[in-house]
Amino acid sequence: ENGLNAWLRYAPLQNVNSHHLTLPSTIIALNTSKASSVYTAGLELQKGLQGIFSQVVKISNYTHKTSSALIVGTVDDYSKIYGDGDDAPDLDEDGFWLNTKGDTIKILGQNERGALYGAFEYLSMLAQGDFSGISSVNNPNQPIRWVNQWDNMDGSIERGYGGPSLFFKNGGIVDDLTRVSEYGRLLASIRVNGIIINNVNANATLLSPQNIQGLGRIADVFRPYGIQVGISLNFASPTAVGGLTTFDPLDSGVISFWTNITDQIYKRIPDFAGYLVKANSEGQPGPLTYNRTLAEGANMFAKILDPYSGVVMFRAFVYNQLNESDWKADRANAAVQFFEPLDGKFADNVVVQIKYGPIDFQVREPVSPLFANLRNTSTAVELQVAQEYLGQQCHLVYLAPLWKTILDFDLRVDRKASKVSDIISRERFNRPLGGSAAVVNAGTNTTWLGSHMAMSNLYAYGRLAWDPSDEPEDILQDWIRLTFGLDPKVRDTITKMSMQSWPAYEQYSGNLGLQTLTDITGNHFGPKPQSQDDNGWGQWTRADHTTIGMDRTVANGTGFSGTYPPEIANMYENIATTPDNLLLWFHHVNYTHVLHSGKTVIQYFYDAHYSGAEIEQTFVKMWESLKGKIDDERYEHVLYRQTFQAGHSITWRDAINNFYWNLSGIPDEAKRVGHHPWRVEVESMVLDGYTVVPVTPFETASNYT
Ligand code: BDP
Repeated sequence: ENGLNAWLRYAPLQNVNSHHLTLPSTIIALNTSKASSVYTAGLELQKGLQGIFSQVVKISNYTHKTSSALIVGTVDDYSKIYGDGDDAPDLDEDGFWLNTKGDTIKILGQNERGALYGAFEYLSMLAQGDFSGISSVNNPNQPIRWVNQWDNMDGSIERGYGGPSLFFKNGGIVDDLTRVSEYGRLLASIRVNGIIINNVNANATLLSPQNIQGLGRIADVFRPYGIQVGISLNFASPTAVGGLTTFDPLDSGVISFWTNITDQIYKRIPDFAGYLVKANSEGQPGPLTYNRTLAEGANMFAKILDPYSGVVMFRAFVYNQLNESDWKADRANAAVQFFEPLDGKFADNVVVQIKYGPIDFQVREPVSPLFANLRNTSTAVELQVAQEYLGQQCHLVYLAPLWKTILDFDLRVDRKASKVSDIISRERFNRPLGGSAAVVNAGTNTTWLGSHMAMSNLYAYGRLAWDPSDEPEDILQDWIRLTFGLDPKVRDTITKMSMQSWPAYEQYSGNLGLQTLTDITGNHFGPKPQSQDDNGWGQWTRADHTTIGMDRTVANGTGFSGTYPPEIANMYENIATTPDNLLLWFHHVNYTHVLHSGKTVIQYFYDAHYSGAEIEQTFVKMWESLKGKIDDERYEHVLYRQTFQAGHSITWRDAINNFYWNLSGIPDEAKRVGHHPWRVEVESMVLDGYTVVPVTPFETASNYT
């Protein structure tokens, strides 16, 4: 149990009454060519039935229907072969129909990918001991359900916490793609249909003929899983590797450079997904260098990809509002400032990919207002499974509840219901494309993400992209049963830990909308509250001796609240209607300001940091109560991480509380801050192999060092 099979373990069912279940006698796969997802579905069904019931069921290409056969394929093939497909319901692209009611079990997809999804669904039910007879129609909420990997050509992964790259090594593509195939299997099981395999901070050397062949090998491995491969592009590739003197998107030489590259890629990979572009952001090159708009840059690729039905995912993560002394400057305004004027100017196969919040994957952010400002442009939400600012998989933070606050948020465009999930699904603005992308950064560690518990986030991502109306707790419990078995005590304990984990992390890191307070000039991991007002990234808290928070109002601040539709803008503009958990995101107040909850800001800070850290201590005990109910290998691995998190949450608590106590001079009413009777100081320990160095901020250190 090293984590490799994640939620696809197909563990033997114990103590489950399966006598009323008739297992299929044969698996009839309606397409048995190796690259076909229907054949993959057949193999997966065989593997699953063998694991769960210790029964070997043959895959047959003999299509004669025998009683209790399981038939998997597309609706079209089924109708052609059996002529009785009329009862099959209407399905959307990638959708499937799972019918376990009749004499034969039917798993029919609108396309081959859908058939594979249906097979995984059936196995997921069986693995959870659910043998009910169902006839269920499943259609995706959105067409684009992709993951992004920030893998570099040297094999490292930017913000990756699960080991080196699955794809790259020493500037090329790895020889052995076994793990890539296993990743494809995991992703297909959660109905992900596309992957960008390299870092958004892209290296142009990926475009060499040899690497394009390597990309082809990767695409061949993902194809049987219904996953299309795409890549991130470096906008300056024409000068970096093409020998040109310009990368101006309107230059004919540049256009033929990209046309030629694209032709080569499609020659090797006819079902190539398309390009992801980070342009004019954080030092990356882009069209603005040549006074071309971001839309002109995106449309150049769109036009070249169009004949191949490829898409351009163009990132909205562009900002330059970085003058810290200017109290009107606000990076949160950037996306709307850059992209709203371009609405309607993007080609139909361009999708603007928008991070969920206006800043950057923080513990709590309001929804990006850009979703409400682009009515004539296709959009996708960008989420982050990699917990870059949220404990980097060393902390348990179940993210589905956070994502849900975004997906369910009603932006009230034109005073009409405008949930983010309905915008990205294409429905609200009637767009041709839309969907989700999640930065996953899985690596070669057998746990994929570096932590068994973090895998609930990858699982939940796929589930929510397929159906945003799913409940985070239900998704979680499916994941627990599939990952750790059917013991109700295991289910209840992990559910409790996971559902408390995001609020707890928020409490002991940055609360009231102040963002994570992590070390944002360094590794984005531990506490470093003063880095929030001393950085070139525009992530500021505006904290001083008496006041704290960014004033983002129209009346006195940066005007950010005014970039929402009126009903939402009014809510955030007014301090009385701004929810406490986003107060300091929108308003600059005294530490003594009284919250809706009746506490002052500073006392809330102190209390929340204590209660968040206290919750973490209970996680260790909860996990320990599962000893013997989970295999030792995973039990010990998780225990180690939870023990670390319990300790680190105290470091967080004391660093943040001491920092704001020193800054404000306001004591903690409960007299805890500054008094730590049980804390063990480093200087009182006997340590080997350590060097004593001064630490900034000293609040995070023991006695300044
Ligand atoms: C930031 C990450 C950085 C990414 C950037 C992005 O720290 O590594 O390159 O986002 O999304 O959060 O482009």
